[in-house]
Amino acid sequence: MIMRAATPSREQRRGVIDRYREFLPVSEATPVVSLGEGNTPLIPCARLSEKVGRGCQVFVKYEGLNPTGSFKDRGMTVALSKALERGAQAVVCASTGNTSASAAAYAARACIRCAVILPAGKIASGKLVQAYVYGAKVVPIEGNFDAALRVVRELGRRPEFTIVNSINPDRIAGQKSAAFEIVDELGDAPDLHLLPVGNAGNITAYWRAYREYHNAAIARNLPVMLGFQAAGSAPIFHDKVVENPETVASAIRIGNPASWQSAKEAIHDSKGEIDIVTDEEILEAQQWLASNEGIFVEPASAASIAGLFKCCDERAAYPFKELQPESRIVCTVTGHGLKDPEAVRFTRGTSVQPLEADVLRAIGF
Ligand code: AN7
Repeated sequence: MIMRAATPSREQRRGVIDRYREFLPVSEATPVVSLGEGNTPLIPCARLSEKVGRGCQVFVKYEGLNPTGSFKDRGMTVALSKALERGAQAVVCASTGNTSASAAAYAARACIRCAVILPAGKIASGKLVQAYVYGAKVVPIEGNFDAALRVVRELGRRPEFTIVNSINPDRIAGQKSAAFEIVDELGDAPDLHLLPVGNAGNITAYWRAYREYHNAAIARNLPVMLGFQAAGSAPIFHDKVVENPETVASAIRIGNPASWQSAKEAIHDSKGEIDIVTDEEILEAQQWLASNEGIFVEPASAASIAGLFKCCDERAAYPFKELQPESRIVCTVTGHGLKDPEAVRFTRGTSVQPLEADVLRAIGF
């Protein structure tokens, strides 16, 4: 006789709200708008671990495997579910690309209208395609992300618009689920957690989640949080608004982060650091992770890997020479590499005749 469990396990349940309901601002009355987000792989990385040495284990949390290809879906399932519960007619967001892709998809699913305000000419092609295909009203503006967010804050004062940027607390609440998953899988919080930082919502959410699990005695450990900004867009690192942020990592091209203060608290309270990585280091880390570990991420996501490499070096804000042997380290990689194919440098091979000898010569092994 085949026995079936009465309730599915946390892993079997689909979607962040289904799996972490008790930690989220939802009730039985909340209609769940989900695409089966979350439950992304925590990949043990032997070659990254080797780079760090001293028996440390490095894991990569591959957030590019969410339904729209980034971690934003974790917050968006909660934001759109709550918007629907409150009877919202339309959602609006500013974005460097991924928030707009995710908002557009979840709004489509909730049958709510969606407008996305984007810095013209600065959105990676894959993300822009997503916003259009999911049916959002796309409004490019002549200005950067910070200007777009200012306009969105103004629009949000009108009753017809619900803001789904991370200034909406439902977004941060949903994004906590990534840290819950890591603890559930490792049996405790890691010793160190590395993240790219843009608007600083994600580092805020992770730290909140680790604290919550610690307070609930689900985790004994609290990790040190290390955040990495692109060198040309590093307001938190410099403790100063950047008027004209620049970086190849367009997702984190942000000069005045919305969650600045809470990110500083996360770094301070966890005894962590904020540091910078250059565009060159970011692109090298992106290529390295793809060709050594088989994980293809967009440039902004590679900032956490570039940060890991920098920490192996003495010039880092948090040099790993202080690290305990056998530490467990998690790097979050936030978005899929296919979002931004133009960022990858490669040379196309020239075509040859379909003959074994010619093809062998072209392979060149
Ligand atoms: C791939 O989509 O801000 O520090 O408007 O897309 O929580 O802002 C994206 C941010 C890192 C930074 N990696 O996260 C947007 C947006 C990727 C991102 C970040 C973003 P936060």
